[in-house]
Amino acid sequence: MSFKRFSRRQFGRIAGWSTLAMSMLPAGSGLAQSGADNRARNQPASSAFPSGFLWGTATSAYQVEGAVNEDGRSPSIWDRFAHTPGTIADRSNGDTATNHYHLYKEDIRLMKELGTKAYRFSIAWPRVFPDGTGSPNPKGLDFYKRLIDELSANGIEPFATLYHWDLPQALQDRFGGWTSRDTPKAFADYAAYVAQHLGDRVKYFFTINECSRLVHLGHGLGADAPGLKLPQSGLNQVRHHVALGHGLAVQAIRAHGRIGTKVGPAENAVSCIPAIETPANIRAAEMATRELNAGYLTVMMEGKYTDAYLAKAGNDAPKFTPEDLRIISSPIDFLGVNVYTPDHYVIAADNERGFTLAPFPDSFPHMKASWLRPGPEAIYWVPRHIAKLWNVKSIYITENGTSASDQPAADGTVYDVDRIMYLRNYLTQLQRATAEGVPVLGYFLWTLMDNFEWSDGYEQRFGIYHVDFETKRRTPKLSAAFYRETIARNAVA
Ligand code: PNW
Repeated sequence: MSFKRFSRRQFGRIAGWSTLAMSMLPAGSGLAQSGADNRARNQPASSAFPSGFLWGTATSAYQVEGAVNEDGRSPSIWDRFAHTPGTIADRSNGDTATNHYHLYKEDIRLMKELGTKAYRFSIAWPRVFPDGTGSPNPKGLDFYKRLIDELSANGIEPFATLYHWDLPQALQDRFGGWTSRDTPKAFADYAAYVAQHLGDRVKYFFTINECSRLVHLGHGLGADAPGLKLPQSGLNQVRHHVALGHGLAVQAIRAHGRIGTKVGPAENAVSCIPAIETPANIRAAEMATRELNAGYLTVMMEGKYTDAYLAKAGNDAPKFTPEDLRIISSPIDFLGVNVYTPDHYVIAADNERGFTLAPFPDSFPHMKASWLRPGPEAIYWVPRHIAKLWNVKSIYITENGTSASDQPAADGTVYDVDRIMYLRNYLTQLQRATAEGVPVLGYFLWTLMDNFEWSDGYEQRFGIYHVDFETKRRTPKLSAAFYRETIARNAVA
């Protein structure tokens, strides 16, 4: 692909802001975020996000790092899966990905250019414990120390996810990965070690990214690593072990982290939207949220599987002890939710469940990825339901974003106005939530730069920086300018 790299200044011109003016804003002064500044820009204060709202970007280890054989890293289930013929759309893998392992300093410059104050990344378990358990590999952890120190030097708060799907292959081979109770135990040991050795540098930890996807796509549909298609009973047991892993990791971080270390999950909550905003539909959407997240958020927050969940599972219900449920529901400091799309439009109904789910019509639009239906109100309702159902006081949007075609135009620019449209609408709904007092403290845009999009390989681009996967060159898309402007105003641009 011929793709002209343009300079920062050209980027500023294209994006309609002056890089000079931007660079004159004192970093971290909060000036650009004050109400006075919004008024100066003719923004009514009511359209602003709360002051101190944390703007960030997110990535995950296997999707960006590359360097899969370096410094003692062992293969993960994703290395094995991606190297298995027929698994990845473009027959690619994460062997080199975006080479973030070596280019992390450049990537932190990109974050700084956006004005972000937080970065959510994941730690690759097989770098830290190549065998999954046993002897740690200090060189593996050293990479994260370098990364975190560079973030801190640039005023960017690190938010570390402990597990974004890259289980050490050794654990899959030894005892069947998450099908065994040994994996949650190993996960807790790994979490304890990371909290001990990075706890001086990292204040915020996420346990597991999207339990729901790793369970369903990885162990039910076989579309993600480890590519299993378990029967319902096996799948329910995996779901329980993953939830148990979350709870054990929370306890391990509490026991081994510093005072003030904060921990929570990053879950892709099943999003339930009132089809029409009536009190009855809103109540029905809350009930649907509780039921349809029964195996994940609900058990984490309530310490029990709902009656309907267990009744539906019948003989296939997971085997668990009361102690398991206590562990799973260990108190957390915040709840992270990934919000991409409305999963269900909900209507109140006079039936046992109290709701019906509207089927999606064929005509419902989607973004570049066919699963990604734009429904901006999802990012309003998910945190609102969560805050209401479980009295959650601190919520982070741990991922939100979209893929787009992202073809560079003749002038070399990626005019991703569809991504901007998506982000603008979602952020408008998120601002509606914060304005109403829903306690959302920050937002991590998925994703900083195009990367390995799992079974879609490099065919789905989610970045606000374009990556040329041959040269690994990063170039801002128009959406990077949109995000930069939004952060500077602390209001949707
Ligand atoms: C997330 N859905 O996956 C993952 O956490 C990221 O690693 C991934 O790159 C990103 O979103 C984009 O796909 C999801 O169907 C996959 O709602 C599917 C859904 C949500 C998130």
